[in-house]
Amino acid sequence: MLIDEVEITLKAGHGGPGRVSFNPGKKKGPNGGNGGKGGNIYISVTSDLRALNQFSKTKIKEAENGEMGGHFQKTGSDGKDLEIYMPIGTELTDLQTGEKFEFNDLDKRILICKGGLGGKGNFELRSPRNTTPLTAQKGLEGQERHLKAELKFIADYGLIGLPNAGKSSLLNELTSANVKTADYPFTTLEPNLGVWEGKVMADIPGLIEGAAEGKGLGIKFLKHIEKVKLFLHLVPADSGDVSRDYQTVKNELGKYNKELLKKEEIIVLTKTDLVDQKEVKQKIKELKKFKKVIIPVSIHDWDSLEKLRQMLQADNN
Ligand SMILES: Nc1nc2c(ncn2[C@@H]2O[C@H](COP(=O)(O)OP(=O)(O)OP(=O)(O)O)[C@@H](O)[C@H]2O)c(=O)[nH]1
Ligand SMILES: [Mg+2]
Repeated sequence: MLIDEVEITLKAGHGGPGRVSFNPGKKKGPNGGNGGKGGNIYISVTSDLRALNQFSKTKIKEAENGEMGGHFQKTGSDGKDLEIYMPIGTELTDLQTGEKFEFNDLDKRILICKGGLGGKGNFELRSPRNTTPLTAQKGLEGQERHLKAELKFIADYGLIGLPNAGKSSLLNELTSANVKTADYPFTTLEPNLGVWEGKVMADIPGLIEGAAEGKGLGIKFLKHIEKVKLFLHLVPADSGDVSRDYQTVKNELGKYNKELLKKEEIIVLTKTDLVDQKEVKQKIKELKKFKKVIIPVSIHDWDSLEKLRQMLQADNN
């Protein structure tokens, strides 16, 4: 199960307490060291959409506390920072302040909770008035936040099409993803993301007739694809009726939200190695009536994949 909404608590480390201690022997002066700093919590972005599943059981994450100061003015060790990965498209809301943080960029990293400062030891607390302090500071609390994380799902490219159209296979070819593919419908049950040249490509589970009314798996993810910038609409070349395949998916998108029909889209005629050249040409001709750019592709034909890459790159610029 893909978790796309969860409430969590993040707590940075507490500063370590300062120490009260004294030199042995005749000198006897204070020598207690300062406490170490509490660990910070950072949030970084990942293309792994399932990253929020780390909170399926534990909703609280804490960074390490700073250690107590040592004898002979030795500062305690700092608590280790905690790095938390959130999927691209996550929106975090601080439930107390209302502050919002968006993670729409793979390079983003923020300090979300700051660790507490360590307390001063009795050495550091010396003053002309009190040359031998008998106490030390406790160290400060780490910052704590109660947050709601929501996955908004953003992608530059969205692969759409009927089940078995070759979406996951294309994702694997074009990006760093390594997603299961198989020769039966509904192999992909949840969306997958891959990254290519810093752009995010989404593999969306197959849409079938009736998806907008909840048939198959589509509906659950249709809400996600509103944020995709460009659709790659996959139609397999070995289909008995490419127009119908194409139209079925378009109908479902339109029924769900008419705005989806306005999105930029190219048609990718997949699995071209399964039919002869004549048939490829004839199917391209047939699909022309939809007035979209059409690209024939086979995962077994490197040149065709390269052409698709070049087209996407040209589209970026
Ligand atoms: N010959 C050939 N087979 C392909 C090509 N692309 C995909 N396939 C095969 O077609 C089958 C379906 O591919 P998938 O990538 O799993 O299709 P999908 O659209 O992700 O399917 P769902 O996840 O079920 O919606 C797999 O057996 C792939 O190996 C291609 O270009 N040529
Ligand atoms: Mg798939």
